[in-house]
Formats: sequence, C-alpha cells, structure tokens
Amino acid sequence: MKQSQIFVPTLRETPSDAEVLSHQMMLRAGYIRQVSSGVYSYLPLAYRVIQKIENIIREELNAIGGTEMLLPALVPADIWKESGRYDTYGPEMMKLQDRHDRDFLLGPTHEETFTKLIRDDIKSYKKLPLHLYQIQPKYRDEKRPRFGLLRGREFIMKDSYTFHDTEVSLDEMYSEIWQAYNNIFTRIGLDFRSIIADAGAMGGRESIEFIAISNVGEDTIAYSDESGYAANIEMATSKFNERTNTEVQLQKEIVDTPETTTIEDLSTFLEVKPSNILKSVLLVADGKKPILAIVRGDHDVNEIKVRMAVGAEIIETASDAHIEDLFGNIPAGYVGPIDLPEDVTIVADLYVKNMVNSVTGANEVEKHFINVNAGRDFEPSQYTDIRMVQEGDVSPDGQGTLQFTTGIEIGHIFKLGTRFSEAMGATVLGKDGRPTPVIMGSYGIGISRLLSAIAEQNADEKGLVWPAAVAPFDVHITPINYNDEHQQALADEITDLFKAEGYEVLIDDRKERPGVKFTDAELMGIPIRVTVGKKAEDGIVELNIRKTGEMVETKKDDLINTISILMSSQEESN
Ligand code: 9G3
Repeated sequence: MKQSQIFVPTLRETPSDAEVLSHQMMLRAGYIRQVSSGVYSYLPLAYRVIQKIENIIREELNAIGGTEMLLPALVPADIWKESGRYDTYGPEMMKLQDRHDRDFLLGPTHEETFTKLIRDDIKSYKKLPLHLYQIQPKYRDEKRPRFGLLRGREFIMKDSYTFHDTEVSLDEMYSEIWQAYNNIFTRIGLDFRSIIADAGAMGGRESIEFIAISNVGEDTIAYSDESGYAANIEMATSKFNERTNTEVQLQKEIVDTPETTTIEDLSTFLEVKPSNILKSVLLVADGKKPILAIVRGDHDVNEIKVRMAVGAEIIETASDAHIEDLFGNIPAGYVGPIDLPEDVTIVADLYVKNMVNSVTGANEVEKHFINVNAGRDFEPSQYTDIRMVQEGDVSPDGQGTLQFTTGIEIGHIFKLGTRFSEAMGATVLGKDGRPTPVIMGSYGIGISRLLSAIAEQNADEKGLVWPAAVAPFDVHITPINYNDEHQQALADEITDLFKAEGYEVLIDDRKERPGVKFTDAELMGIPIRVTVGKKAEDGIVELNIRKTGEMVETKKDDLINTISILMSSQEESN
C-alpha cells in the first residue's frame, strides 16, 4: 500500500484534551478522530488493527463452535420492557422514537434481542446448545466519556450468547469460551488477568472479567503474590481466622464524646484503637430496606458484598434525610446498632466476631457506648464477609498476601441462568417433555477498547507500537528519496519480495523530508521499518525494530530471513 494514497493525518503536537498516552498517540498518529464526546471515527490504520483483532476472535470462537451473525443496533423497546430492563439503566440508554412515535433504543447489549430470537425459533432441547455471536457497535450514553476509545458512547463489542437445556452444558461452554478468551488475549500479546467479578444486575451469578493491566484502568484488582487468586476489588475476599474470645465482657456504659464524628477523633478522644471501634454504615437495599452494615473501625464496608448478602439488586448509601428519619438528626458518626428501629436489618462483618468490649455510636448526639459486645448488646441478622479487602490481607486460599493493581476491563463473561428466558418466556420442550426455560450465558469483548489497552501497554514517547499479530501492516518501507532511481528500484523490489512472502507492506512514497517520514513512522508504530537510503546502489538497507529501537544494516538478500527471525523472536518476547 502506498502511504500517499491512504489517509493518515498525523499531528506534530499532542492535543490538549487527551490525557492518557493511548488517546494522545492515537490522535497524533492519525488513527482516530472524535466526532462528538465519546464517539470516534476509526481511520484506515485503526480499522486495519480492528479487523486483525476481529479475525483472531473469529478464529478462536469458530474453533469452539461459535456461529457469527449480526443483529440490528436499532431495537424495539417492547422486548426490553418484557425483560424489565427498559428503565433500569436510566439516561445511559440511548432511546429514540420512529416516525410512528414507537419507542426504540440503540442496543447497549443484546440479551433481549437474542432471547427473543430463540423464543421464536427454538422449541426443543434437541436444538441446543447454541453459541451465537456478533461484532457490532454498541451504544451507552456514558455520563463521563473519557480517555478516547477507553470509555466511549459508541463502541465496538463482540458479544456471544449461549443457550442450553442443562447447567452442565452451560458450565462446559462457559469454560470453553473462557479458554478461547485466554487464547485471544494471549495471541494479541496483552498482559492480562482473568478475575472473579461482580455480576451486577445480570442475575447475580458467577462472572469473570478479563483485565488488561494498566495504570489508567478504572478497575482495581486484588491478587495473591503467591497463588493464582485474583478478583475485582469489589468481590475480593481474604482468609478470616475466628478467634475464641478470652477477655471478660464488661458492662456496657454510655459516655460523652463531644466532636468525635470520625473514627480517628473517637479513637484519640477515648484512647481506643480503631480496631476496637464498631463502624456502622446505613445503606438502603432496593430503594427501601434500611440495612446497618457493621465493620471493624479500621476496615471499610464493601457495598457490593452487602448487596449480595441481603439478596438485593440495587444497594445505595442512605441519604442524610433517611438517617434523620430513622435516627433523628444525628451525624453519621454517632449511629450505632443498639436499640434500633425494628425494621433496620443489621449485617455484621466476620471480624466483628473477634471483637470484645468495643465502642459504638449511641444514636445520640455526642454520645457513644463502650464495652459493647455483639450478640449480647445487639443481634446481627447475619455475620458475613462485607469488608473491603486491604493490601497485605492473607489470600483466601491461604497462599501469600493480597496486592492491588489497576487494569482495563477488556472482557466479561456471565452465567445468566434463566434470568432472561423466564422474564421473556423463552422455553423449550425438555427431555421430560415439559416446557423449561432456556439456560443462558453471555460473553463480551470490548474490541475498540482493546485498541486503547494494547496502545497503553506498548506505546512510548515517540508513538504507538503494535504487536505483530494486530499491526496495521507488517513492514513499513521508508525510502529517503523515492525520486532517486536506485532507491525507488530497491524499495519497489523489496516491497515485492515481502508481498511474495505474504507480508503486508506500507511504503512511504510521499515527497516528504526524511525527518518527517521517520517521525510519522514512529508515531504509526508498524513493528518493522526498512529504510532505503544512500547504500541502495549496494543493495544495503537499514532495518529498524520499532519496539526495541534496534537498528541493523542488512543486504537485500538477507532481508526476508532476518525479518522472520526478528518477528519470531518478537512473538516469543510477548
Ligand atoms: C444497558 C445499558 C448499559 C449496560 C447494560 C444494559 C452493562 C448491561 C452489562 C452487560 C452484560 C453483558 C453481553 C456481552 C457481555 C456483557 N451496561 N450491561 O446489560 F441497557 Cl444502557 O452488557 N452483555
């Protein structure tokens, strides 16, 4: 391909509104342009990378029996009303009306559309299991689109849906797809982890996230420094050892504690350690049920774990008004579990079990109780893990301690069960001849987000650097002067040599100064560059490896096998 013909508008300066490396370099290297907030054009080089990624995905999913198809992005609202999700996502859902004023939406995901398809056309378990997938733009009206393709309002997703008549069949296909995702991200050359994740409102069952390690990621992962344990911070647990209490339980007393609205103030004032204070946090489940979550004073409440402990779909921090309703006008720091209004459910963290003669709010302004003992002075409805893990906690498998890192969510797979098929009446005649709801799984990969994740992990201060498997071209040929007959002859000859070997070649045939060609080449990030210059007459060229900056002079005849050695060594280093 001739560079004078393709459209790669490189920039000399970094646009001021681009905050992270991948966003800066994809703009400067002429890969993307913003059309509106969170909505981008994929220019030719970006689109070539996207197609490389898509083809790796297709190879891996087709190899395990996946079938590609394409559903509309323009979806009628009524199937989302059937599933009950039409109003769940609020302003994030892109809604519109057609000319007859009928409600439509731009699909943010396609559980409903696929479930309807199966409901209408699959009647017997004999037709199952099925693994159907599509690659399609998705629409989510993010409140804060940012970091270029990392969090957009229109983005390209591969979404798969599987349909089963038994849980065993779902488990089998789920693990096959899990393996396929590992193959895909390994082939792309990403540094990634697969971690236990929160299934959110997706039916609250098992789900696994794939995370590309990156310091710009929005996901925090807790992982063991000795075993394979890794989980999203929201789901991460640690090893808890229950201790039998030997200390004598003292008589509860109320004390004056002026101006002690924080754990630190209280700890200083009463001269007790934070680990001997019971921290009470009022939450609201599903918009109505008050929950008092209690953890040790030096721990934090994990609201996702509380949500799962009480089986709610939505959990929120109680508003001040709600606190006032239940406890009168007292600051949150004086809230405690003793003598509560009866409809408040107390959920206590496991570590509360090991606490004796603790301090807690007295539900009165400037008053606390001391020598409080759970089980004697208040009765939690349950003791369960509801704390945020901390670095240094013992891994739940007892091997090593937990460390934190951040990453970019690039994939997420869910066991949905019958959450959608029951809501929408998608049943098949089972082996027993009775109608049973189809069991489902759904599996996503953020394809456009992958561009940013790969760029974050590989780019440098000179520009983008693409792993060979997804690079827009394999080789970039930069003749210093394409008008010089020797240089043009050699450049064209090399181009044909590479093409004959199946390499995809981009040749910079523009009438630009060498410096411009080199700067652009470094921005674009094609893994191997061949410079044709003064020594063209002797058939000698200069080979540059973009990732390492290595440069080696090579005779034309040695070029192909030098490159294949370099490419294979690059594959290994990934
Ligand atoms: C919506 C809106 C935003 C959403 C969803 C629905 C996230 C929604 C979760 C999923 C689950 C899986 C198939 C591929 C893998 C992920 N944001 N999710 O359901 F209406 Cl506005 O998308 N779907």
